[in-house]
Amino acid sequence: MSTRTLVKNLAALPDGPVTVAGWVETVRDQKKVQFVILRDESGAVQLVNPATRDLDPEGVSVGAAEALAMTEQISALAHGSFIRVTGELKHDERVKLGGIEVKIGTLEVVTEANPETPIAADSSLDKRMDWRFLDLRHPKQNLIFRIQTTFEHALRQYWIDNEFVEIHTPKLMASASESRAELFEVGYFEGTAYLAQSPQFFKQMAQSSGFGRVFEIGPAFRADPSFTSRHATEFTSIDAEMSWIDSHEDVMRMHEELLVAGFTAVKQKHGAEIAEVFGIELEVPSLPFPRIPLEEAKQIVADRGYVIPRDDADIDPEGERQISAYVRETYGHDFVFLTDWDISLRPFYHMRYAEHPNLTKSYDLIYNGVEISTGAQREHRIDVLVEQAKEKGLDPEELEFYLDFFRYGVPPHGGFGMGLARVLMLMLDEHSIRETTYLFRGPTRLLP
Ligand code: AMO
Repeated sequence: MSTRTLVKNLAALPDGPVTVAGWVETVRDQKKVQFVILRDESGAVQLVNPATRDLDPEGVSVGAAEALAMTEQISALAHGSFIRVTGELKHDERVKLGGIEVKIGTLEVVTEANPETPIAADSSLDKRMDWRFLDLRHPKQNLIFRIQTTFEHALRQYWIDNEFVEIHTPKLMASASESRAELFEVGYFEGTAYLAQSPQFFKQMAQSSGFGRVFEIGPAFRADPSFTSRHATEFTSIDAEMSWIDSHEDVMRMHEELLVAGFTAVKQKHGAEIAEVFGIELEVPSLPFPRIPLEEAKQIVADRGYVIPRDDADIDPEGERQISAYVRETYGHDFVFLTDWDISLRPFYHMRYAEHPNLTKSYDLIYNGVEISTGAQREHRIDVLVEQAKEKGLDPEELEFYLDFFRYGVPPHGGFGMGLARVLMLMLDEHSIRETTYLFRGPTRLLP
């Protein structure tokens, strides 16, 4: 690989020869001097060239002819072109961009960009998504995905430190994994397959397989026709499942510790950049996160004067914002577990309280007013599980492969699923998961 110095590493070098490579962000072509801002994945640096103009190429020295050619090459540089430059690094306090510049020695245009950039800083989100590969060149977008990397790495580290096994479950399935609603069907040879809505069944399978504790970070698909800021048809789901729990309380304890590990790593590595680029002082949440039973939360919301319009025992997005505001005011916390959901709102595999058969041992985790996760203790007793499936109108025959996991022994267990893009959106106070998803997929977006 040809040697190049990342822009972020230039400042630490002494004055002298360097090679940098990246794309042209701007060209300032002045009469006597030319400036090029070159950006790479790590930052931007000013390149400088003293302009040589108006010479008669026939009557000048070789050196002057080369200088003239260089000046013309820089004048013709298109924004976005990828270039490689070798030159002299010079520290100079007067240079606004980092106090350094590189005097161009040689400049190679590696690939030339179309000169008309199709998007600008004020382009609509949808237009930016059309040109996502160019949109991602913006340092803010670049930072989001470096944060994502740090966050995921910290979650993995937490799980590895706590004896979890990483699994990769299939995304092609013979049945629905959450519900018949929002299910993508795909042609599968002579038959039909379904895209996994969640790794739910297979992370539970690992409990029967004796894995103890598992996690997965992978794609999930929902044929959800809505156009909200927090729904995608394909998203990255962060899932965990563990054996030998006493209740969903054990799952919540792991979940909150996991998030603290993720936020701590992000703050440590990117806290200063996040403050600079997003204007946010990232807070590492304190332990434990507040827990409020759903019924109580709905009463709190009602007492604040917001009437949840629907009559189906659920909490709606405005209710979630209201309960988050209450938790922030009362406990100074950005997270809240809403626990003990009514069975009508939960899937058949959630365990119910023996003493309150209408309530599940489950939770939603709300972060800054938006649901980021659902978790629960699972029903592991086969007879109860079959009853609950039937009660939900499911055909146990279709679920035979799943029910078998419970017929050959399984410990009590539970876990959660959490949307990666939602966590990042709320962490960085962005307005849509389109901003925190590498390539968003929605009802009207399959490109690029
Ligand atoms: P649930 O359906 O609540 O639970 O999904 C878990 C989390 O996944 C994210 N999510 C989505 N993100 C973007 N677009 C969507 N369309 C979308 N749908 C869901 C959310 C949500 O909180 N199997 C259970 C989890 C479990 O109990 O382990 C499940 O899938 O952040």
